[in-house]
Formats: sequence, C-alpha cells, structure tokens
Amino acid sequence: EGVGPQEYTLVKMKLLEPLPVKLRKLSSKAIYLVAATLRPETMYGQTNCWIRPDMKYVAFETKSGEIFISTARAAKNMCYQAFTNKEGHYEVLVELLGQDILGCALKAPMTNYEKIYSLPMLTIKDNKGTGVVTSVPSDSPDDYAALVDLKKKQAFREKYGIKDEMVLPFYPVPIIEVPDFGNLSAVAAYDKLKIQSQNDKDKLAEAKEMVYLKGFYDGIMLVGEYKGKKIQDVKKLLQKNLLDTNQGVIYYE
Ligand code: A2H
Repeated sequence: EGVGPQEYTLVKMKLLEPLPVKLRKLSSKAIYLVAATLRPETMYGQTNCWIRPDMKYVAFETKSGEIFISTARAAKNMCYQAFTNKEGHYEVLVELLGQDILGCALKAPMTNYEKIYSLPMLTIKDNKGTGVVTSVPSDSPDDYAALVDLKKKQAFREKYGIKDEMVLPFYPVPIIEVPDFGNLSAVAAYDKLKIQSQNDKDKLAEAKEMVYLKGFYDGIMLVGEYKGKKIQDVKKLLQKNLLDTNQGVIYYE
C-alpha cells in the first residue's frame, strides 16, 4: 500500500422496491449501496453488486438527505469528508448484517442491465473501501470468479436466498479491449489460469497482475461516449461524468 491517501470513486447503486424489511422505515428517502471502485471507466459492465453476508453495515443520512449504506468504518471516514451535516459525526439509522441486504434490486449507473441485484461475495475485506463492491466480471477476475461460483452452485444461491433470476441472466459485457486478452480480459485470465473459485487467492492475484497494467495502458473503450479511446485518457472523464450526474462521489482513505 502507498503512503498517501487512496482515492476511490463511490458508485451510487439505488435500492429499488421492494426494500428489504430492515430498511422499510427509511422508504421515504432514496437509499444507496455505495460501492468503492478504482475503475470508474468499467461501470458500463456492471452485472451485480457484492455484499459480504456476515459483515456489519450501517445506514446513515448524507447532508443532501440521501441514505448511504456502507461499513461503519467507511461511514466514519465519510463524515470527516463532509458527507454528513455535522463534521465528524454520523447517526446510525439502521444496523445491518450483509445478509439483510442480499437479493436487493438495484439501479446502477451506466450499465445496460435495467435492474441488477446484491449478491454474496465471501472475500470482501472489512478494512478497505465501503464493504460494498460493484461487480464487473468482464474486467475483474475476482468478480468473474464469484459470479461463476454463484452460477455453478445452486446450493450456494439457496443458502443466501438468492433466486435464479438474480444471477443466471447476467453475463460479462465486453466493454474494454485489452491486447492479448480480448474483450473479456478477466474471463480470458480466469480460463488461462484454470481458476476454480473465488477462494483461489494466489491464482486470482496472478490473474489481476496479468490484465491490469495492460488494461490501464493499452486498453481501449469499446462502448459509450469515449468508444475507441484509450483507458488512461478516459478514466478521469468518466469519473467526472459520474460526479456531475450525481451518480458518484469521491472518497479517500
Ligand atoms: B474494483 P485496492 Cl473492473 N474487499 O472495481 C475486496 N475488494 C474490494 C473492496 C473490499 N472491501 N473494496 C473494493 N474492492 C475492489 C472494479 C474493478 C476493480 C475492476 C477491476 C479491478 C478492480 C469492479 N469491481 O480492483 O486494494 C474494487 O474492485 C482491482 C484491485 O484498494 C476496487 O476496484 O486497490 C478494488 O478492489 C480496490 O482495491
């Protein structure tokens, strides 16, 4: 890890009806799962959101009257970054366990899937980002591995009350061409290394190394406003687009 603060883009994933029971009392407000990403240019490829079933989350109100859901750790950081009305303070409106917010229908920015779902990922870390991760299986080996796990294992879906229609209709979307890896670079790396599951830690680390640098320096956008342009030239522009349309916000830790 570097010495300076890490900048993330928080992507606002709006909860749609029906709200999970624990959040119904907040139904008069817009409620968002806020996912921390380093790759705002990949949001065209979102297929779902990841939540860790056994981790604690909180719902709190921002100064614009929206409800954000993240770990308490991230909420604390956000309240020191002027997200809330009172500097250094946030009020926990609802305490949640990840499993309380699984299987929720969401509207996410940029993706062509009209509605996506919050699904279980067991490898989410509690000491990084917001504990909410947006899933881009075309370009993230971790996301692809976790999605394949859910697709392959009906028992895994059932354990967390995930219905087939929340998982099976969703496929990686070609959004970036990476030289030598094609237009689904995470899938290519997963296949090449014969990764078996989201717990295949060493191989997943290797897969990430294989595709990331190349993706960043030589990747070309295949979709959207900056189609045909290099990733390194459009990353900031697409981040700005999210911020300007109030679909994203910058967060540091
Ligand atoms: B990235 P860094 Cl397409 N636990 O977003 C595990 N992973 C987390 C996390 C947590 N608590 N919080 C965020 N992340 C993920 C997109 C993406 C990401 C793509 C490709 C690579 C990639 C879509 N998922 O990350 O350790 C988020 O996934 C490569 C590491 O702070 C976030 O960006 O560097 C990234 O890890 C942050 O990881």
